[in-house]
Order: sequence, then structure tokens, then C-alpha cells
Amino acid sequence: MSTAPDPVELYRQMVRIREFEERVKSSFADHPGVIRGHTHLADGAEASIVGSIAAIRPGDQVMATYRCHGYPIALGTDTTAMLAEIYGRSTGLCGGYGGSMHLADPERGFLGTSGIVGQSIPQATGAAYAAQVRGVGEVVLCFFGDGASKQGAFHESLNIASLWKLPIVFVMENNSFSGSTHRAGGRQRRGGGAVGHQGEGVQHAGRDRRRRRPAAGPRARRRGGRTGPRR
Ligand SMILES: Cc1ncc(C[n+]2csc(CCOP(=O)(O)OP(=O)(O)O)c2C)c(N)n1
Ligand SMILES: [Mg+2]
Repeated sequence: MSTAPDPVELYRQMVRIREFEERVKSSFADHPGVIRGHTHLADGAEASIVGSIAAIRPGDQVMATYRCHGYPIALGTDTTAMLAEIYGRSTGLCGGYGGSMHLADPERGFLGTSGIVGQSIPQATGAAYAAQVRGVGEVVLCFFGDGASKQGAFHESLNIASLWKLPIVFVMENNSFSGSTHRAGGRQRRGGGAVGHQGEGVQHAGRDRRRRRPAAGPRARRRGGRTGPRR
């Protein structure tokens, strides 16, 4: 999370995420019934995850979706504790209560995830409000899917983030699918709808971490904790 991250290290993180998820996939397949719950993988989103998180600073916070293994790995969470969590062990990251879709590591700024589509959006907006009240310049990075952006909570959150100039960056990971439905609401508008709320929307090729990074960091300007969209 330095200002000029080593591209080799970023690539290493991407490979680490993919290898961890391959292991998760084989664990679910090899031990049916042993692991409770379900899992969602994020193949192809590694550059988006690593490139975006490379732009934040220690103290910043991240909320994400149920495709949630990559974010804590990029933040430095112990992968042994993550795997123990997926197996429901008491030594797991969340004491074995959460499983694959409910990871959290607040010490590293990873506030949590859930299986509820779009959950990250209003919760991250609340975290950004808390960051603004603290006033020490923290920024919240909020990941969500293109399907989640069709929910009312998305527009409510962007509206309040814009009105209150909250220190938050919304990162839509657009894989063109909402469940099994291709482009559920038609093509995404450029900027994912941010422009309609007086926000600044930028669009990047999500598989290229060099293009992801500029999208996240400088956009959330830190002026005494009051940032907000560029007018
Ligand atoms: C509130 C809610 N509604 C519906 C579902 C069922 N559901 C699970 S995944 C999914 C599609 C989500 O699409 P998107 O936000 O684009 O995320 P992706 O899976 O493509 O990463 C839906 C509708 C859910 N989990 N939560
Ligand atoms: Mg999607």
C-alpha cells in the first residue's frame, strides 16, 4: 500500500489470491459435507482487487461482496486463519462462525462481507460517515457487483455520499452477470451511475491492475476527513 507499489509484488498478490481460491474450490469438492455453507470465487477479478487496494493507505477500510477471499489477502490477512474459517474451525478468522462468505478482519481494515447482494453499499457508506466524523482522513473502499447496482440502496447511498461529501470510493466489479442473467439491466452507463449523483465516475479494464490503481486512490481526496465527489 505504498505510493509506488512494486508491480512484481502486485502480481504476486494476484497469484496468491488465485491459488488460495483454487485451494478453496478443491476443498469444497474434496470434502463434501465437511465444509458448511457455500462459496463464491472471484476468478478474473484479481487485478481489480489488488490494484484498488494498492491505492489505499493504512487506516483506510474496505467492504466487499460474498466473493470475498481476495480482499483480505491483499490487505495482509493470515490465509491459514482464512482457510480455518472456511472449514468452520474455532481457530478461524471469525472463530469459525462465518465461513467462506462472511470474512472480516477489522484490524486490517476489512470490515466484512455477507451473502446479501448489495449489503456492502449502505454499510460502507455508514463506515465512511463514521470516518468523516473521526476526521483523520480515512477513506472507505466499497466493492460491489453490477447486479447489486440495480438496487435502490445503491442510489440512496450514492446520493447521501454525494450530499455529505463522504470519503468513499465505490468500486463496481462489472462481470456483466447478475447471477445467471447476462446484463440484467442492459449495459452499464459509463461511471456506473455515479455521474447522476454528482459523483465522478471512471471506468477501467478490470483485468489490468495498472489501470485499476489510478481509479481508486486519488479520487478520494482527504481534506480533514471531508472528501467527496468532484463537482
Ligand atoms: C438481497 C439478495 N437478493 C438476491 C440474492 C440472490 N443472488 C445471489 S448472487 C446474485 C447476483 C448478484 O450479481 P452481482 O451483484 O453482479 O454480483 P456477481 O455475482 O456478478 O459478482 C443474486 C441476485 C441475494 N443473495 N441477496
Ligand atoms: Mg455481476
